[in-house]
Amino acid sequence: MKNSEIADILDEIADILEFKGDNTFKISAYRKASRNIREFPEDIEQLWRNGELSKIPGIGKNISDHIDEYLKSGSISKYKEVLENIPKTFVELMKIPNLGPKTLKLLYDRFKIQTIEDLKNVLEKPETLTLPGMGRKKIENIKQGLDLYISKKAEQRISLGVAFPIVSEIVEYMKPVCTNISPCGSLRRMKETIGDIDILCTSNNPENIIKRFVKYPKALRILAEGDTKGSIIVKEKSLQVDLRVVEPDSYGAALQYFTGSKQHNIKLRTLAKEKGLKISEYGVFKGEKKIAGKTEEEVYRVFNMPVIPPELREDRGEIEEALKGNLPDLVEQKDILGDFHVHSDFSDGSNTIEEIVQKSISLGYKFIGIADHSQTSKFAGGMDKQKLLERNKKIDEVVQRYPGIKIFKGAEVDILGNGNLDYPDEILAQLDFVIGSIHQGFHKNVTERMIKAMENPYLDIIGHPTGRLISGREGYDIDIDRVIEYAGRNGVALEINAYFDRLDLNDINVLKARQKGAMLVIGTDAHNINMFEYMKLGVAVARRGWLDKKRILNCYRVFDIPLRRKRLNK
Ligand code: DGT
Ligand code: CA
Ligand code: CA
Ligand code: ZN
Repeated sequence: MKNSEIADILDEIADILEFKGDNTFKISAYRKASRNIREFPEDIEQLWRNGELSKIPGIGKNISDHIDEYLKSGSISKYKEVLENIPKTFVELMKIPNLGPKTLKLLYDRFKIQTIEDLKNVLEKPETLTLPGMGRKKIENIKQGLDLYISKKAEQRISLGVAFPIVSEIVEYMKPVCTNISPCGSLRRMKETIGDIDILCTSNNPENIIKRFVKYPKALRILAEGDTKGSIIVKEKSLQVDLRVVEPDSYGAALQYFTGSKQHNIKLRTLAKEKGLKISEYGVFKGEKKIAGKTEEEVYRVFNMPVIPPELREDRGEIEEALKGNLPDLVEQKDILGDFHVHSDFSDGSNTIEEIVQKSISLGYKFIGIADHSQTSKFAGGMDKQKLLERNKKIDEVVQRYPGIKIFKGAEVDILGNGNLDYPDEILAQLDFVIGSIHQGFHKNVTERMIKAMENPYLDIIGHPTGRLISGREGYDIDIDRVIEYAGRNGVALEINAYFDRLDLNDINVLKARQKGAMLVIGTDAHNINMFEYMKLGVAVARRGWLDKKRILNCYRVFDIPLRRKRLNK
């Protein structure tokens, strides 16, 4: 899929136009189009082939011509044109905070700087101080921006699963001095990765709040300490945390505003304008009069909408659906009746089947699916046939002691280089369910292998379908759209792997799967029983993918679970 490829180029064009001082209207058109393309849940190439580019909002004639050119020729002449006389590395320099286009041009004209290294050196030169408008303070500022950029780049965005406990701890620390407190921003929207953390609170004693906040024991640095706003960097992951204190009377409006997303808020603001109202972080106003703001309910009610679940607030149609009273009935943690992806000590898990069953019961689960690795995954203690049969016997034995829960005998079976599954059919037939996963050959015919694997009727689920790791790995060379389409047509469930570094499928792909009629299944991929709690991350991804419980295998009672083999047997 070329959506992000094209989005990146449009973004760069916008950056360069900005540097050149071009028309701001034009610049913002490029940025808008870039974002919409990046986030659009359908393959841009497909849309283009069908002449449906206009389905993506914000794509006018001009940009649609660029896309056309790119998909035909692999490049955009406008991009080459704006890049003329500009070193390629400038695109990066332009992203450095506190370094405006004018200053950059000044430094470039004088020193011909091209790289971040050059910029660093130039900032140390006494000569730089003599340039027009370049005081000591200004240079200090740019240096700070440069540090920030370098450290940001190094750490990138972190997984929701990593941010979550860090935020919970801060919220616990602040709670004693706050009346209300809530995370907002991307964390409240449960986005799969988090840039920085935003927290909002109210208090009877506002002056104490920021004072306490900047004394947080794990604060590494204080970036800002005002009356109503503080900002720190915490030791863990050098994450930035912003805290704001607001009047109780504005709490709902502020929560709404700082939860975002920005695009969602922009759309809401447009609606407000149409009604002759003004909406801000302080409230909704009719002229001077505040008509809502204390709670989010109040704010959304002004627009005749229920509170839109934060996970949906991405301007992906949620406002339109809310206005029609059509928001999906999103799955909740309490709907989850079991897990389908748990490894026991028969492969590389660290707990016994009995311990896994006890943990599942303590969570109120009605079933648990044990999915140990298959023989080829030797690095992961994959079971040969003998071991698999032994494990099945063990499950039969444990079942006797725990009649209240169903234990499904499963396996996470490797999809081999030729697309075959890693056990013969007569073994697969003895299992209650089979997850097929790619664990090697990430760049070798992955799409074809997956489709071949799905042709085997014993395959119920595709595990971590794209193979990406949030902390780094790009994922397989795969046409995920084809896989989703095939799964949807053939009753194969696609996994939302809930392990914090995977979250695979992600929200965008879940949206596609939903569109294509595929079933989904959330698997924690737990290798020890503490990892069961990742289920909440999987639920978050499902919610961001607009899923209700009917689309998720985990939400059915034991005898009703629409596993593929069950349906094929009917
Ligand atoms: P992140 O931090 O990159 O993971 O993403 P967010 O969504 O947390 O973004 P952040 O931290 O820059 O801002 C937090 C929220 O504040 C954002 O979701 C919406 C709101 N916000 C920030 N800037 C603007 C703005 O320019 N206009 C509007 N309407 N809202 C904004
Ligand atoms: Ca944020
Ligand atoms: Ca922020
Ligand atoms: Zn796996």
